[in-house]
Amino acid sequence: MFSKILIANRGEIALRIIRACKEMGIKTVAVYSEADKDSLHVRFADEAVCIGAAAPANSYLNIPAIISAAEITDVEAIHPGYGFLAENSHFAEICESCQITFIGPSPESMKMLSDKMSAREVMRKAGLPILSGSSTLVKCKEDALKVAHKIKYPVIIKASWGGGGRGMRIAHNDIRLVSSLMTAQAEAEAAFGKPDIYIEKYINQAKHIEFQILADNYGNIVHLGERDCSIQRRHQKLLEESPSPALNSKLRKKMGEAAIKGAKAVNYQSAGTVEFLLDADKTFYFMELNKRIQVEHPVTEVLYDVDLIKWQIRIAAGEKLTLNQETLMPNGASIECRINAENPDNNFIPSPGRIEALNLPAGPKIRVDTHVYQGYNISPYYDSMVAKVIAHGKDRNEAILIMKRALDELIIEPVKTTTHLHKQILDNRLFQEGEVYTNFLENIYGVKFDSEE
Ligand code: MV4
Repeated sequence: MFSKILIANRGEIALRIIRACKEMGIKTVAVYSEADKDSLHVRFADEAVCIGAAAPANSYLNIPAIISAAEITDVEAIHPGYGFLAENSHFAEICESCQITFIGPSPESMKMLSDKMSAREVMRKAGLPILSGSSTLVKCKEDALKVAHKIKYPVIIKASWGGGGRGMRIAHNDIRLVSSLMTAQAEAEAAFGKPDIYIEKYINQAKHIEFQILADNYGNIVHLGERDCSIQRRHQKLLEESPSPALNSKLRKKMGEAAIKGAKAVNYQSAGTVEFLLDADKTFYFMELNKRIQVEHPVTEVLYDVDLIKWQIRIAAGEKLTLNQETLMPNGASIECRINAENPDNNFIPSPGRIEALNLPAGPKIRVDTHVYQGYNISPYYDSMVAKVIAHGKDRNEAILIMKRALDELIIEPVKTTTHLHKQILDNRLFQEGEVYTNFLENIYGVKFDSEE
């Protein structure tokens, strides 16, 4: 086992990783930007190194600064958390060449999954169901029209190097397709430096279902069920839950086996997430394999009583997976609400600033993952998530009741947050019946999907 790990991240996930390390007897090194000097991850780590100015490019994305911090403090491994460098195969390679273990999948598997078009082809060859669409990149309007006429409208244009829904466009006819093609390519080029796009059949009433997997270095892979992440706004998840109200144990087994097959096809190691789209007929399609620990991992942790971060560390240290599929059983139901410092009444604009009054929920069956405290200054430089509230009930109804009482206890002032929106969702009849699809927020609250503006 490692004796010292560097955490190349900030915020709640940096704290989460420090907690796992402390419980494993591993020393920790925090890195921080000038804007984060008063952050708890700096305080709670055994050592801390300032790696640059507030802007991510100068600090949390600054590979030479992070590697230097790792060498100076003599760590054996780096945990990248999520975002920033977590899915950067180049960074993983540099760690390896410096004899530092990157806590995540190998650079080789990361490369097979780096662009979505290639990932889609790998998974198709491995026998996973994928949506009909282009099998090569779409370069011009003739290519696009040919694919669209073959698979029929509506279709969706996706950026192959994309993330967060940028470069995505839905088209219902030739005219829209041709005009969207140009804007999607331009947006992809601007956001990701590559204009590559592909086209898929668009599924309107779909659920976003993702499977958590853990894979060791010896070919052992298990899944820890699904998370239903259908409630999103501009591809930012707001509320996640497990089990999905749309799955029964038979479908869970089938989708879980597909997730494992997908992971095997790229020799996956560490924790990962296989995303599927589930349509109204309960047909599922592979979408993406996320090669990181995800924000919503606690939903799975409380349901399965498994510490995913500790498993990432053990696997990276070469330990064998001792969990087995037959004994991994979900216990009840769990829900996570992401509390963002944003104003839902004003197009979700960020609401940074100093937290003057804070009361975090507590009590039975509640977990809160956060890095904020009274007096903490929410920086405009980073994402606006300030807390994750996770409720664990004996069933979905109980989890909803627990979450509602927890949100009633939450005070974060004077910043605006998504708390009230969460209360509305939890009170919504369709939500309570489990009838939520990816268009839920637009339908219910008139919250718009970016490509429709
Ligand atoms: C789709 C889709 C429907 N049909 N692809 C969103 C982010 C990225 N991971 C893929 N996403 C989707 N891909 C096809 N072919 C629906 C989504 C989607 C979504 C779309 C509009 C509004 C909210 C959404 C939430 C989750 C997934």
